[in-house]
Amino acid sequence: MIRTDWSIEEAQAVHDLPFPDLIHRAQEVHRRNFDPTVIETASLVSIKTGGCPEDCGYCSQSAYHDTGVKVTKLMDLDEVLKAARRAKASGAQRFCMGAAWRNPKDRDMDKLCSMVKRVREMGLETCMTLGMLSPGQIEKLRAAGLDFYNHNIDTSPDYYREIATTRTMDDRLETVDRVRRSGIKVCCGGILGMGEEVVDRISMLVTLATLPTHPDSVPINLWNEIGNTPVQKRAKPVDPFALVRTVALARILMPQSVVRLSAGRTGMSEELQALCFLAGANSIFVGDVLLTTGNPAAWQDQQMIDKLGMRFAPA
Ligand code: SAM
Ligand code: DTB
Ligand code: SF4
Repeated sequence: MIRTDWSIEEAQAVHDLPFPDLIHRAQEVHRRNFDPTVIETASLVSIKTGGCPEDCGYCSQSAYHDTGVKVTKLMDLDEVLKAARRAKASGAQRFCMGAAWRNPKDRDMDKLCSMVKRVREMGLETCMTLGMLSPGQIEKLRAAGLDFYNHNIDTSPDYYREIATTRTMDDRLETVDRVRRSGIKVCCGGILGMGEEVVDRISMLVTLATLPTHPDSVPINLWNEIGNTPVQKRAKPVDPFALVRTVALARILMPQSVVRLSAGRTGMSEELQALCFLAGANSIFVGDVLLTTGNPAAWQDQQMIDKLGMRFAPA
């Protein structure tokens, strides 16, 4: 049975289990629902970088912070397809297109829909992350064949107010709900390491696990340090075992969701990533860039997966 009624107290009790018991429980749930030797792969491309009107305190792309990121206009279809071909050749299953927008403009929708159609025709799953969507925009993307939409809640409802002021957690949840009801699969998770308390991480996961339906995939990002941002001043390093506990809790609360170990892997040892896989993470971003920050090289990830006797899901 899939529960959507977790309380913070219950989740906290699971989170605080002795480490071996927590991992055992996460493994039980993981093995009931997934092949524990298989890791999903997604590849990211920034189709519109920088100059974003939102003030998210962690982000290199907000126009509010002077982060040195070069602002671009929406990428042309051909360039997106070139990036998708590279992703396909490197074995990625899913191609995720991200834009630094509060929301797309209606005049961009035809171009975005062509991207979805053409990328899909290449045999890749499609994902977009474009900010808030109106019902009409969701319908267009759905009709174009969009498989997933990424829209993160990023942190706990309480801490969210400290992180962004130009939008609210309720705004985020409204788009997530509209996307879910349209039938597009939901990718929704958050970031650790923005100076939040452990209880904020638990509360973020409980917020996701008490949605009417769990997100199909849950990205867990470790904050990639961006200079000159408000979060840089409040960020605290995340203890590696605390990361593993968060991943295990995500796995236990959302048994059938794919948990993606997302941003922040460049600073993680292979041993830590392996612990995250044992705790139930079963997806990663592949390719040496995320949106504006780095990611391990494909050969490094392949070497790690080989050493663990695991495999990437076939593209
Ligand atoms: N503008 C859209 C939005 O906010 O939904 C899409 C792009 S936005 C960059 C996608 C997600 O990337 C954010 O919700 C956040 O979770 C993650 N992100 C942004 N900057 C990050 C950073 N420095 N470290 C880790 N994750 C980050
Ligand atoms: C998600 O949860 N992580 C990805 C994807 N969804 C869009 C983005 C990570 C961005 C890391 C910071 C950067 O590269 O700018
Ligand atoms: Fe803009 Fe998204 Fe970055 Fe927020 S997270 S500043 S909405 S690109």
